[in-house]
Amino acid sequence: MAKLCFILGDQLSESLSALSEINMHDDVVLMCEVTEEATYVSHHPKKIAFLFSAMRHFAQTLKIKGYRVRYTKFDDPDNQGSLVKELIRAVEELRPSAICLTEPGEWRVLKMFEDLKSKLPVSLTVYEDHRFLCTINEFNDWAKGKKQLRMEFFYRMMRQKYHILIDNNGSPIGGSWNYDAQNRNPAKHIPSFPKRLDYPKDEITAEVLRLVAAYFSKHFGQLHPFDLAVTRAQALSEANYFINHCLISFGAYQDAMLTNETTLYHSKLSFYLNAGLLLPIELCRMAEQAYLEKKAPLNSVEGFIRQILGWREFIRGIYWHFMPAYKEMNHFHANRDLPAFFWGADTKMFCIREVVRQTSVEAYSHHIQRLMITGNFALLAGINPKQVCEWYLAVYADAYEWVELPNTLGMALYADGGLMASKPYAASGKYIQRMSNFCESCSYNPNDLLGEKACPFNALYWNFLKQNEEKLKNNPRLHYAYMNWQKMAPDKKEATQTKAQEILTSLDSGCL
Ligand code: FAD
Ligand code: DLZ
Ligand code: SF4
Repeated sequence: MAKLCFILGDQLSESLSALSEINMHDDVVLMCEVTEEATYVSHHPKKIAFLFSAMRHFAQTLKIKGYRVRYTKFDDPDNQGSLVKELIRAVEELRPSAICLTEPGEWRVLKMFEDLKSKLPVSLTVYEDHRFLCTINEFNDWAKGKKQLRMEFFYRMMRQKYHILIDNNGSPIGGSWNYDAQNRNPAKHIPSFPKRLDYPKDEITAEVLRLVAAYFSKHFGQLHPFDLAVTRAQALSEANYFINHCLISFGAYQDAMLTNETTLYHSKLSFYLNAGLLLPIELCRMAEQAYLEKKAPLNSVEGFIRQILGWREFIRGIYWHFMPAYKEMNHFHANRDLPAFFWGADTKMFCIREVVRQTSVEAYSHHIQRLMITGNFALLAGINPKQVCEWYLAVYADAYEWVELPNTLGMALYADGGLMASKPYAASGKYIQRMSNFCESCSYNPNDLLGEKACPFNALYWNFLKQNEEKLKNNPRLHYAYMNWQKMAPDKKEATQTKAQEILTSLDSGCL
C-alpha cells in the first residue's frame, strides 16, 4: 500500500522532510486549496493568488519529476473545504498505509492534525522542518534558564553554528557582530532605485487570477498588477537580482521610507522564503559570498544575514516557545478597535495613508513601515492586539502566524511585556520626519505638539509613556524618554495629555 505525503501551501520545497520519507513512484503527494485556509482571516487577494499559483507550479514540478500528485483545486466540486477534511477524503479513497507531514508552521494547524491522529485508521507522522536553521528543541534548550531572550545573543550563537561571517579564530569578520550604527540613513536624496523583475503570466497563473477575482474580490487589497515569482526558478532569479543590484545599499537605507517607493533596497524575498521556494541557508551563503567577492560591503551583508539567520529564526523560536499563551497576551490592556483607515478608509495622516496604500497595492511593505508607522500608531493609540495581529496576518503576502505574531504582538505592540524586545518601539512624528519624506505631504506638522495641525504621533507618544509609566519607568532603555517627560513644565504635560485625549476622540469618531 502507498504512503500519503501531505504538503501544505507554505511547504513548497523539494528538500521537505516529509517528501524524503516517500518513494516517488509508489507513494502519493497530497496538496489542496481549501476555503478554511483562504478565509480564516481575510487574506489579501494577491497573497491567495501567489500561494495557489506557487502550489500549482510546485505540484507540476513534482509530477514532471515522477511523483504521483493528488491536487485539489479550490473550485473542484468535491473539495471538502478544509485541510483535515481533504485528508480524510484522500485516506478514504486511497487507503494509504501511513501518512507523513512536515511540521506545520502554525500552532493552529499542528493542533488540527494532532487532534485528528486518533481518528485516523493509519498512523500520521509529523517530521521536523529542516528548512529552518534552528530546531524548536534547540531554541528551547538555548532559552532554558535565561531571564531574558534577546535576539542579539541568539544570533551570535547561530553565526558560530553555521560559521557565517566568522574568521579562522572564531571571531566575527570585521571585528564586530553588528554594524547597525551604519544602517540608519534616510533616502530622501536618492532619485531612483533598482527596477524589480516581472514575469510573464503563464496559463496556471492566469487561471488562478481568474479564480481569485471570482471568489475573493471582497477581501482588502488589489489583485492586479500581479508580478510575483511563482516558481523556484523565478524566486532564485529574484534572489540573484537582489544580491547583484540591491544588497550593496541594503544596509545603509534599511530604515528609510519614501512615498511611492515600496521596496527601496529591501530584498522582497520573504514571500518566497516563507512559502518554501527559497531556503534561508542558501540566501545567507549567497550574501556571504557577495561579501567575499567584494560585491557588497560588510554592513549590508551582515545586516541582511542577521535578518534571516538571526531575526527570522529567533521569531520562530519565540512563537513555538510561548504558544498558545502568547496569542492571548495584552500587557497594556489595549482595547481600542482597529480604525477603519487600516482597511483603506480616509485619514489625514499621510504616513498611514501611504503605507496602507502600498500594502493594498503590493501586499507588502518593508519592516520599518510595518514597525514604525502602522505598528507604532497601533501601540500609541492602544489598539487591541488581537485586531492588530489579524490585520497584519491578512494584508501581507508573507504573513503566517509563526512569523507575524511575535513581530506584531511582541515587537510592534510590546503586548508580551518584553519577552522578546528590550523596549517598546514607540516614536513621535520626529522619527518619521527624519527617516521618510512622508511629512512633506501631510496636513499635520511633525514639529508641533499642541497646535491644531500638530502631528498626532507627538502627543500620543508622551501620553503612551505617561499612561504606562508604572510598567515602563524602570526600563533602562527608556531612561532618557522619562527624563525628558519629567523635565517638561507641568502645564505643558497637562496640555499634552489633553491633546492626546482630543486625538483619541477624533480617532474614535473617524476624523483623524
Ligand atoms: P528584508 O528587509 O530584505 O530582509 C530580508 C529577510 O529577512 C526577509 O525576507 C525576512 O525573511 C527576514 N526578516 C527580516 N526581518 C524579520 C523579522 N523581524 N522577522 C522575521 N523575518 C525577518 N515578516 C514575515 O515574513 N511575515 C510577517 O507576517 C511579518 N509580519 C511583521 C509584522 C510586523 C508588525 C513587523 C514589524 C514585522 C513583520 N515581519 C514579517 C518582518 C519584516 O517586516 C518582513 O520580514 C520584511 O519586511 C519582509 O520584507 P523583505 O523580504 O524585503 O525583507
Ligand atoms: C495561507 C494559506 C492559504 C491562503 N491557503 C492554503 C491552502 O489553500 N492550502 C494549504 O495547504 N495552505 C494554505 N495556506 C497556508 C496554510 O495556512 C499554512 O500551511 C499554515 O499557515 C501553516 O503555516
Ligand atoms: Fe505622519 Fe505626523 Fe508626519 Fe503626518 S506629520 S506624515 S501624521 S508623522
